Amino acid sequence: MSKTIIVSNRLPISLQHKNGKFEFKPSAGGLATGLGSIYKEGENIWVGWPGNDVADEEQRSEIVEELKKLKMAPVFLTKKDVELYYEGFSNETIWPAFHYFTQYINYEDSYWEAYVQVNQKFCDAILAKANPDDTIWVHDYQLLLLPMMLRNHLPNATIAFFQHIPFPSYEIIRMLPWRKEMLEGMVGSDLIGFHTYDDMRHFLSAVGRILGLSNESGFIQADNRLINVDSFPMGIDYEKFAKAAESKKTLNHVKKFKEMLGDQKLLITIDRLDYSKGIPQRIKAFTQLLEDHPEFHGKVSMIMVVVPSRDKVKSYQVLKEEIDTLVGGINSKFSTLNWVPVHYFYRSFPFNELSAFYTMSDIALVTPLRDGMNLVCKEFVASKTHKKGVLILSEMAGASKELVDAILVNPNNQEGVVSAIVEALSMDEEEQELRISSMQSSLKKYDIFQWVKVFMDRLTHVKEKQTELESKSLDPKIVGQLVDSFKAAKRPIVFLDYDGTLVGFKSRPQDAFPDEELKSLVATLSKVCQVVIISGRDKETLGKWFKGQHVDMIAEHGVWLKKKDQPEEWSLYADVDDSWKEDIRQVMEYYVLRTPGAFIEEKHHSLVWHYRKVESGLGDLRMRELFSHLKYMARGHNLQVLEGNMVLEIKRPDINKGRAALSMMRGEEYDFVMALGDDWTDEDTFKAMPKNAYTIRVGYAYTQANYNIKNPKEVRVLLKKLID
Ligand code: GDG
Repeated sequence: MSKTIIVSNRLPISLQHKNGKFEFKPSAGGLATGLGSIYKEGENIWVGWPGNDVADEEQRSEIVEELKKLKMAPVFLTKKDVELYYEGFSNETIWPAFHYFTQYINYEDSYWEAYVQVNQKFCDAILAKANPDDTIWVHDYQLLLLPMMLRNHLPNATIAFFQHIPFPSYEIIRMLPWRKEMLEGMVGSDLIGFHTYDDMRHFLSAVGRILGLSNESGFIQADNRLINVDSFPMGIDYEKFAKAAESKKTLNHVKKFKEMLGDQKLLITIDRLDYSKGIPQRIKAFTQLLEDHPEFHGKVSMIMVVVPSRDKVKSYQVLKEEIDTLVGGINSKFSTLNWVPVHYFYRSFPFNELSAFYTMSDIALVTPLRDGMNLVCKEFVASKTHKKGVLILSEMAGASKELVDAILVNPNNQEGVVSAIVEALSMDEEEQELRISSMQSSLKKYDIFQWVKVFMDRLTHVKEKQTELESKSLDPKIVGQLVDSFKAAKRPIVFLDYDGTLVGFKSRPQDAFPDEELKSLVATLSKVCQVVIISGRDKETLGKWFKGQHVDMIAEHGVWLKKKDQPEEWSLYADVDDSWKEDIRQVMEYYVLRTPGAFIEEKHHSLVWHYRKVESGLGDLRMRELFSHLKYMARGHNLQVLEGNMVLEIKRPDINKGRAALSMMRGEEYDFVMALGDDWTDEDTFKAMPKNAYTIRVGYAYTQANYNIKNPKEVRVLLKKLID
């Protein structure tokens, strides 16, 4: 039976050493609760760092034993590991970069080296527990390298990754010297999840530009694997917050706190100490509110909880000092004997006190400068069981994509935040109810349990898709059969597409000429079977490149045919009317002018718009525009627009590789037929082939062909086997 292993930097427990013994306190955080439905089942387990520095072997064994009971396994980190991998690379390099705080990025080689080593430590700890077909779900930015490390040892495992923080634009990722390794680590996964569509889009763009891996609707085609990238906005344990809000414990706290505070409108803000949370900006906005609106003096207070975090990192110490100064400033300026504007707590609170803060506050002011998701705003909404309350939410938080009924603000726009507070303070109860109810209904439906389920279901779906493709993979057994029947055949014929099949792609099409190895391979093959080069290339190029070879050729997707026994003589498949070209060329030229790097190739009976050299993104964009433009024009001229590999080609529909291949075989009896091709123009060939033919698509994609093969290199290996 395969099992599931959850992996995160920290185990969901806190470990305290008291009176010579360890005390284990499981965390009640939302993620731990949601994943409880997984790691607590059967043989499943959660692997991570217990959070303490334990060097003593005896103590380590004690921890291992105790954690086993909680279905957890520790990865022990040394003080140095924590300093360089966790505080260093994770929190001083990745965290600021991924939150767009480039001024705080620390480019330190020793941090990177430790990051690699600790990811390896995690990998080793997992390998000690994992079976080859287990499912492993890795969490967050501290472990970006882990998926590929695991994949190298467990090629058939199901590996998923979820990133809880934002994934920034390519412009930021490209700044990091280790960007390639980081992305390569992530693409060891089968499924990669982010909170929002924007994160996913940024990731796909970075993978395209840095690793050269393209994607189609979130599916990346790696060499031999399909990887899905998708967004899964994380939910909260909704019922827990809703129930707590009505519980006796919480209501007692509410009563007590209210008595102390008197009759005031309350704004709540809760964050970990972090520069990404926009805490100073928020205090400044509140200060401006009191400056501009004296009518609120004595009537509005802010409860500000800042949970201590990363206090060994310099930028966090500076931030703490800044917050202390700002709070000191506003309170000393506006306080009266019976009113304090900001109640500031630099500590965390027990759950029911937190719940009381949510329940009794009129407004939640959640204004991070950047946040992957932000759960505090969701918890506030879930706690409003009486439907009164207003959420002010930053557009920069992932949650803003879901909670559209909040008052959305740009946290850098101080005036805007002040107006939002004024709007919230004066919002009528009916409107509050409307907005809270609408947000509650979506949070209730898509809670943390649903999030886990949707993610795991998607992972199963990706694996099924992979299996579908793999079942077509040309495995050694099929290769054996293919070679045997080729060798036994008296009249074999082999159709070979050129670009992407016999050779890889080059940015300039003319550079993809046949190398010596290929020429000799084709020459030898043509001695033992009929070889047909079937390509979209023009007849001059094909003729030149295969001059003197004993092969048949089909050029321009079937416009031209040349038999091997009629050297130099190309014949037209059909009489073709080319009068359409002038109109279409003008349109294409317009798109060349607007797209640096694009160019037109003119073939005898088709026009091709190339965009391989165009900046990625722009190329796709223009191609889509041109595609619809050409489709519109094609109708009038009865033409067909084909999307190839970084090209758009327009030609007559009755000319295609399939028809040409059929006409090549007409009247002949073959006892072995094989066709190889890499893009959808080759699908016509596959479709036209007799039932018993070996049809093989290069690259992993859905295809009419019977089999898939990895790349041109593998194609050559296969062809060599035929002539061995
Ligand atoms: C990362 C991403 C993403 C806070 N104070 C107390 C307390 N909390 C709890 C809250 C909430 C959690 O801490 C904070 O979660 P956030 O999502 O707001 O922020 P990060 O810690 O930065 O989390 C973030 C998240 O991962 C999940 O993917 O949303 O964007 O940065 O649950 O309730 N809990 C208690 N006392 C406190 O004083 N008991």
